[in-house]
Formats: sequence, C-alpha cells, structure tokens
Amino acid sequence: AKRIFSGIQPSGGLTLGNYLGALKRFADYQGKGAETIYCVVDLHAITVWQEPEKLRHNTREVAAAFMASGVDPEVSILFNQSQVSQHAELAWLFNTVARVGWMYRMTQFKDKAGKNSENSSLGLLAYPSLMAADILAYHATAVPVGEDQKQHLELTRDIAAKFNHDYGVDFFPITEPMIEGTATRVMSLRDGSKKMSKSDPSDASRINLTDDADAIAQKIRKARTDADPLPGSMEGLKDRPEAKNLVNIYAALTGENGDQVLARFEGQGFGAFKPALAEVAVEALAPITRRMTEFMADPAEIDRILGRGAGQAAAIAGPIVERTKDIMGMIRSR
Ligand code: AQP
Repeated sequence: AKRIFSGIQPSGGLTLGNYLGALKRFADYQGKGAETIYCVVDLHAITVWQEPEKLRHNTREVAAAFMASGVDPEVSILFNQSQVSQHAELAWLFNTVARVGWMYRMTQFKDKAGKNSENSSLGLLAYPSLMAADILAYHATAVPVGEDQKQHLELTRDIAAKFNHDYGVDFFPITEPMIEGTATRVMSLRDGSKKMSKSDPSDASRINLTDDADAIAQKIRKARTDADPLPGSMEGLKDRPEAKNLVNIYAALTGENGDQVLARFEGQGFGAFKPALAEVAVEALAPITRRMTEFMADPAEIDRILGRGAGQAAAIAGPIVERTKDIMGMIRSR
C-alpha cells in the first residue's frame, strides 16, 4: 500500500498559504487505501530560533490546525517529530550520504540564511537531510506539499538514490511529490513576487488561520493590485502577478479553476472582486478557526493524541532505521 507523509513547521501562526498549499488537502487522502502520516515538524522549526514556550504553543496549534482541517487521528497517524527519535537518527545517517554542495544550492537555505549565511545554524543548512529522513523513515512514496518544497523533495530522491547506489541495495523508495490544485504557491498580499509566509515581518502580507472576519476583509481590501479590470481568462493575467494570486486564492477556496472564476468577474474591477473574495475566504476559514480554538481549549488532549501518534509512528520507523544501520554495517547486539 502507498504511504503518504507530510509535515508542517510550528514556526509561527499558520497562513492561508499553508492551508491551501498543504493542510486543506490532507484530509482528502485519508481512508483511500494509503496510510496517512502527518507530522508537526518541531525539529525543523528550531533551525531558526524559537522561544521554548512559544514552540510548545505553536506545536499544539499546528496539531489543532491539522485536526480542524479534517485530519482524524483515529485514521491518520498524527504526532510531533521530536517524539520519534528515528527522525533525528536517520537524518544523521543521511548527513553522511548527502553532499554539502547539494545543501548550499537549496533556495530555501539561501532565502533564510540571507547574506549572513556563515552565522546561520548548521541545522538550517542540513534541513533537507532531516526532511528526507522524515519521509524515508516510513518508506513514504507520496508527499503532498506546496510548490516551495519541490526542490527539497528532489533532494530526498537524490539521497534515496545515492544511498541505494552506495550500498548496492534497493531499500529506499523514490518519493513522488504531490503538488496539486490551483494554489500550490500562494503569494504575499503585499508583493506578488514573494510567497505568503508565516515568517514575513509584515502581518498584512498574509492571512493567518487565526484571523477573524474583519482582519481577513481588511487585509484583502488592502492587498496590492493593479487598476485594470479582470479579463475573461487566466491567460490575460500572465503579467499581473498580484491579480493572478487573488484569483487563484478565490478559485482554491471555492474548488473552481481560475477561468471559471473569471467567467463571472470579467470586466469588473477589484472594487467588486475583493469583497467577494473576502466573503469566500471568511466562509472557508471561519469554521477552521472555530474548531482550532475548540481543540486548543484542551492542550492535554492534544498532547495525548500526539503521544499516541508518536508510538504508532515509531512502530513503523523503528524497523526501517534498524535495517538502514544493518545495511551500513553497524553492529546491533541487543
Ligand atoms: N505560500 C504558500 N503557498 C502554498 N503552499 C505553501 N506552503 C507554505 N507556504 C505556502 C506549504 O505549507 C506546508 C508547510 O510549510 P512549512 O511550515 O513546513 O514551511 P514553509 O514552507 O517554510 O512555510 P512558511 O509559511 O513559509 O513558513 P516559514 O515562514 O517558517 O518558512 C508545505 O507543504 C509548504 O509547501
């Protein structure tokens, strides 16, 4: 059977980008024959500084967001990464397989390390090696993510292939990315060339899953656009990144494609489109926000769910990591 794995970092409040690019789709894969494993990747989050108390809160909040978007811990395995030691262990083994040059080429490293990359954490550089471990510790074959993670997933394939080649085995599967839908790359509301990100310093650049209806409407009203009316098809938005982004968001929220949306708004300006977008955004997000708040009211229950998921995850990852060590020539005498 196919195994699906995906993770989200507890590195701050979740955005509409995280929701449309990833979270929204997770529930759809449940109960369709594949095993679904969803992880709050706290070990990834600490590659940049996290306040410990905030990290705990954010970890529970991401778990709540998974469940609020329909991930059922009775059907999927839901846990936080640091409770399953195999992730860190396999990442170390992969650090000896992956090449330093591969890591320096990652655009996420370049973006996050910025000009002062010598002073970024070693973990930030090795991030993709841990991500490969997250996936391959379960022999997962499919990984639903947003467009921005594509390069990391290619690196996961490279690590699997090099391991198999170096040790003359056919042990790790070559993972397929699942980058699907109309919102695989949601852009910042302030800058159509930057992705919407939870770590963007400007709160106006993103819609947070915890924003209320007024905040959502206000951010959409202030979103950067141009003065032209909307065309009849997506083709006409090629050179209008901000406009294209808003139409794609609308389409992803209503489950249409961009052309279907534009067929209704052709010839209209953003004065008409933005309030309509705010309405569909509030309608889609309000129930999620409400359920997140309900889950967050009982942190002990969230911790219990994560702990149980961690046990289930370790039961799968344990034998795979042991086998990896056998292949590499490590002695196991107990
Ligand atoms: N703007 C986006 N559009 C579509 N998908 C997105 N994702 C993130 N941003 C967008 C997808 O969300 C999932 C979880 O992302 P993550 O938390 O692991 O880290 P990230 O990709 O680095 O997301 P952020 O919001 O930009 O966080 P920070 O600011 O901490 O780096 C992934 O599947 C991702 O593709």
